[in-house]
Amino acid sequence: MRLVGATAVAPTIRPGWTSPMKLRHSTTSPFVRKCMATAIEAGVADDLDLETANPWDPDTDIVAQNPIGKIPALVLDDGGVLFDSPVICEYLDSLRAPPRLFPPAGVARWRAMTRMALADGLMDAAILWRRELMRPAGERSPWWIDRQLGIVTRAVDAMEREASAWRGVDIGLLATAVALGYLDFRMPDLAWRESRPGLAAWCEGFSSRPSIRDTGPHE
Ligand SMILES: N[C@@H](CCC(=O)N[C@@H](CS)C(=O)NCC(=O)O)C(=O)O
Repeated sequence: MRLVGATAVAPTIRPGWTSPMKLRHSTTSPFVRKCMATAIEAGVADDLDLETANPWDPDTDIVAQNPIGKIPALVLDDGGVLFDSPVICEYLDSLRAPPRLFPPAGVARWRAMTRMALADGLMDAAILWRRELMRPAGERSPWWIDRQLGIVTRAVDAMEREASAWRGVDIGLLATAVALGYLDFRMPDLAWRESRPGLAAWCEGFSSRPSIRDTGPHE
């Protein structure tokens, strides 16, 4: 991956697809991180240009590429745009030879997709929790804050119930590691590891994968 404007690097062209692609990103977005981790797992990270976007800026240009106004968005070299992160991840994963992060069919696929949905839902709630706390004190809704906290808590509890059976890697597990990393980054006081030893042990081991180790969030 390289920042647009940095010294040009010859893209790696693989049969059947074109390169480079441009990922609209930020260094703090867990959904962007999930895409970057997928690109690393798929071996296509060097073919991604990273172009910063701030979706919270009222003048953001991301709406021209994603009418929903969110990052990530993946701009292909023909100008086509892919969003949201599950679509981008499946596309990036499709560029590699099997075995893929997205199992092709059957129980393995639906388990992985549901795990990703749980992790994505956790990230959605953690982001909404944080954005609500960023509002002026008199405008915050305690009900809304508690609701998002409840979602986050139930999600990590559900992960803890399954974690001892987790092996290997798929898109659901990759998304789970990204989601837990976002809690460490934005909700450290939650101390999610304290009562979830199985999930903590899994996360510790899984986080040594280069795709997770090398994509940590930062301001
Ligand atoms: N479902 C989307 C969620 C993406 C998302 O929430 N991105 C955040 C940044 S981490 C965003 O752009 N938020 C702007 C907004 O909600 O207006 C995906 O999977 O890509």
